[in-house]
Amino acid sequence: PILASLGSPPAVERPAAPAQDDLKRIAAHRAVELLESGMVVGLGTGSTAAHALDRIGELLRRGVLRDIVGIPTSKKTEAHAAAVGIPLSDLHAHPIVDISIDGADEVDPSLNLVKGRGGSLLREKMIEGASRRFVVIVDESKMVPCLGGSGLAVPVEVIPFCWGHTLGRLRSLFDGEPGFDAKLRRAASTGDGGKGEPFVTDNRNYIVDLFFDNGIHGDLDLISDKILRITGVVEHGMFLGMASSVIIAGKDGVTVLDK
Ligand code: ABF
Repeated sequence: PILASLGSPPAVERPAAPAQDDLKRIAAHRAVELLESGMVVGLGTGSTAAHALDRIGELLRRGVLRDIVGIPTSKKTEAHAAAVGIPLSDLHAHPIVDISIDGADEVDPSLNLVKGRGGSLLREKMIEGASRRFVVIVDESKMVPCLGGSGLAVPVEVIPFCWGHTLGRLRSLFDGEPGFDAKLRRAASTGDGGKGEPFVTDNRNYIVDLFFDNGIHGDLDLISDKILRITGVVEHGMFLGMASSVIIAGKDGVTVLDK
């Protein structure tokens, strides 16, 4: 029969949806387009920021960018940046940073962020807070209606001394919040269901992770102040009003939100 001889219609070639890591790279490369030779650049931490490091290194090698000075937000980033040939310095030598590029764990509609699930929140906040411009790079999965609402942690860096006491004070602060919990972060390598050695930050501190069933509601600045007033708390992972722009890569393209 004639129909059989025609065979099946040719498959329509649809481009595959970009994978999450491709989206991270797209956002990172877009941010690196903002760099100019001679800039002091805050270098973020995490898998999205890693794409920015690779791109900056590549542009330096090709001579497209020159005389960039990178200020790393973690020891891991310091090693990565050195490996790709980015000259490094610190906030002592460069107290004002032209631009910082970093990822985030959550971004709310007002461009407030949760950061620090990788444990680098203190150095990130110091360097990004010293930046004229702070550009956040994310894939679309990081956008949330409300901070803490993705069911993942809001991290708080605490000093190791009597950390259990500090954790107790954090618990009291959120007493009565439905589904609230606070836990000391353990090193992943211990793999014993949460009873192993504490996770230790680059600053030799610990992390207490705060969990909220339905996210953090209320006046975020006030909540931030209350957390920071607890002696033993060093810093928390809410970055309020700090982002200048957020570059969001999604399957339908890139969106840039400016403050
Ligand atoms: C850092 O990397 C952190 O503040 C944040 O926790 C994390 C985001 O990681 P990724 O880009 O791997 O999702 O910026």
